[in-house]
Amino acid sequence: MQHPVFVSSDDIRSDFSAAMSDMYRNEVPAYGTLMELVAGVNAEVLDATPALRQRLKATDSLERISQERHGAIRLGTPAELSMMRRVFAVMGMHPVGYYDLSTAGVPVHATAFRPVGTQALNHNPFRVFTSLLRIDLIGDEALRSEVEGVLAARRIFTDGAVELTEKAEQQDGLNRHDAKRFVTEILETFRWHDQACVTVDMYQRLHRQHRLVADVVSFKGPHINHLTPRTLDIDAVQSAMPARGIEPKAVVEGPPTRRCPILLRQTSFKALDEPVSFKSDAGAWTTGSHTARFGEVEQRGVALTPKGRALYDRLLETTRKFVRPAADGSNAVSYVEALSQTFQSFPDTWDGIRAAGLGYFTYSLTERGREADRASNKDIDQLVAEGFVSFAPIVYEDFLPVSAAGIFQSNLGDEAAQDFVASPNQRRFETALGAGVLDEFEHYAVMEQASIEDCRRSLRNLQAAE
Ligand code: OOG
Ligand code: NI
Repeated sequence: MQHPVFVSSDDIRSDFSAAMSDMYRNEVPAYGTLMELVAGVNAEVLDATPALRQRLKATDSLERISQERHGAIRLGTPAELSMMRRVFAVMGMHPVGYYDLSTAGVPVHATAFRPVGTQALNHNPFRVFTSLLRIDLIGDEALRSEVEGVLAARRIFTDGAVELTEKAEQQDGLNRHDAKRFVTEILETFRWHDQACVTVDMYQRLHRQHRLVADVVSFKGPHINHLTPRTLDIDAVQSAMPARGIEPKAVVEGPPTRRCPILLRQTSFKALDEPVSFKSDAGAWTTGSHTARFGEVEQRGVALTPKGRALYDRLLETTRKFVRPAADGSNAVSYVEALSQTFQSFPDTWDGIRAAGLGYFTYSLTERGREADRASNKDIDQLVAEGFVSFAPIVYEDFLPVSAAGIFQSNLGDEAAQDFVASPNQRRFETALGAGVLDEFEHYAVMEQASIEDCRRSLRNLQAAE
């Protein structure tokens, strides 16, 4: 058991997520505007659909939505990534999934640090999409070794951050005072620095190699790149953005608009031009600008089984064979049409998705189930069919590689796309991380199974009590 005076990792995560949100709101005011817009849309959706409110309440997931967000950072070295893993572990966030972005012309691979388990997720589902620069994909050998030199010299964590992370590991927790300090110290790693740590000349060379390389290598730390609130209606947010002075990308990434949302839909606005200064070799500062940070919104739907995911991937690929969304938005309308046309073959009722084995659900006893006298040895489908048990979709907590690529590309600028040879290398990523990444499907299956076992246990207890 954890020491009684220690703060739970769930609370540290909540505090950190809130602190990060405050900091980003100051740094990027458009993020604050987006938060207000999302809060308004979510309130309207909940008022207009009492059944949704009811379901979110019943699964204990109503509260989390207004606090819910993900962030994204880009790291430079294996040492930074493995230390980041230890830092996130103090907040109950663990690496789930492997994303290879080389296929999309972005020289990184990534994982998502996030809480696992229903209780931790409902407490606060804060997640961070964390990319590691693929230095091996920088073709210019001389530049590559310069990059290695610059990255090796920087320290992205404060001494206090390192010390408190070690303390948390040794004691298996932090007391209130230390937890507070921990949040403050870790926040420093994610802060924006408007002074580059390279010269203009080097910045430009990095930039020519790839805009993302310049973003990772030129600064003292991995400034938070975006923070993404969760909406219950992304189409409403997308169409309301321009009136708030925020121009969204042309198409929403992910599945089309549906009655029963699946996986993840995301939209973003273009990165801001921010002033930075560069130090010359002679020591004088010159001003310039850097474009990397942006805003994003997302809507989350049901987590899909491997079978459901395979169907999703196939339908998306089919659509993109017909119409590939152009970066300038010129064919957005035909893309959206083709997408919804193709996805007609993906069932769009919760019953249909469940019956076809496409999604993950949690189960709970109905009123009838709570009064049942001979139900315990029926299988779960029978229990559902006879009205003893009801089911609710499990939220997808992860990311989608094709969508992530679209998000990267829209904020890096269209000219940034480059042809790298696709070279996923999960083993190398895990070596850098210093741990394996968890398998997302396994994790959802465990949540589903646990809820089925809970139902059975309650039914047996009810019957034994008779
Ligand atoms: C990460 C892009 C991916 C998402 O939500 O899929 C992403 C980045 O720009 O660093 O954030
Ligand atoms: Ni994102």
